[in-house]
Amino acid sequence: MHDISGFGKCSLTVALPVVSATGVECACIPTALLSTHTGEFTGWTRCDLSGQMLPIARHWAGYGIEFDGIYSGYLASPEQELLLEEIIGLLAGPDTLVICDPAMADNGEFYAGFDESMAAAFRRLCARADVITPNVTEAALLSGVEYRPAPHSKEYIGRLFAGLEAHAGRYVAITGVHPAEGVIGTVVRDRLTGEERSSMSRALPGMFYGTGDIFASAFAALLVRGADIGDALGAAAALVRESIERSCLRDTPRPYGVDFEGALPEYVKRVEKIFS
Ligand code: PXL
Repeated sequence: MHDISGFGKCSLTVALPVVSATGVECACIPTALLSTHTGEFTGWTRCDLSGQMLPIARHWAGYGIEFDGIYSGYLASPEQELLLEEIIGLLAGPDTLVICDPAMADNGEFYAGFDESMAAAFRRLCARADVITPNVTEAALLSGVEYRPAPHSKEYIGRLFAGLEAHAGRYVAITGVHPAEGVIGTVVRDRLTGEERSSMSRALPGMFYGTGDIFASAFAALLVRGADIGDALGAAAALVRESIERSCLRDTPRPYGVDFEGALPEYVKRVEKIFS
């Protein structure tokens, strides 16, 4: 469950191909239809698809279709969170992995049109999830810890994890962590064992749209396929890193999204290795 931004390579236009490339069948319930994503573009069109979501889920439920995972991202409104909970109730069995990417903010700011009510909605949804994948801004908004730009000390990330205790299931992956100048990555904490793992790469300057969605889509699909958390983190992070590196080489306009298509063949090889 995510929006379709027709142009700009984020949400469903990356989730569908990335989940498929992971070898996982992807059905989708769109939350909204936009002409583009809302970062840097202006004058975008937007249609809230709340009225379609439950009828789609009820149609599927009528067929008794079973889902190994339910992954959600961008919502059209805070009110949609109740719909998502109802849909999860309809479609999730006892073994369905629920992954919530609380896609609402970045760089210390809410996305266009969102405010604290969206953070409150995602706090409820994340509490229902097994895995959550906030970036640093979203982790701060969910936890009530102040947002800090880079560098992010170990102590600050520890406070974010602690603040998320009440709003998360077993795994919390915080993306966009900048421990030092020129370094960026993701830190995952297993709340059951207290174990933490991180994947860090060279940070390239600027904003890369859709990379949070690419990471969450790959991570979610890999976990649904049964990858262990370290393998899922490594492969999802490598896909994001290579997509960004290729975009920099090609120098495509930043709001147009990253070159994940060119990075997918290597990703598929990594996925095959994990499951071989
Ligand atoms: O990539 C997150 C995202 C998803 N969907 C829409 C967005 C954004 C980020 O700006 O605007 C519509």
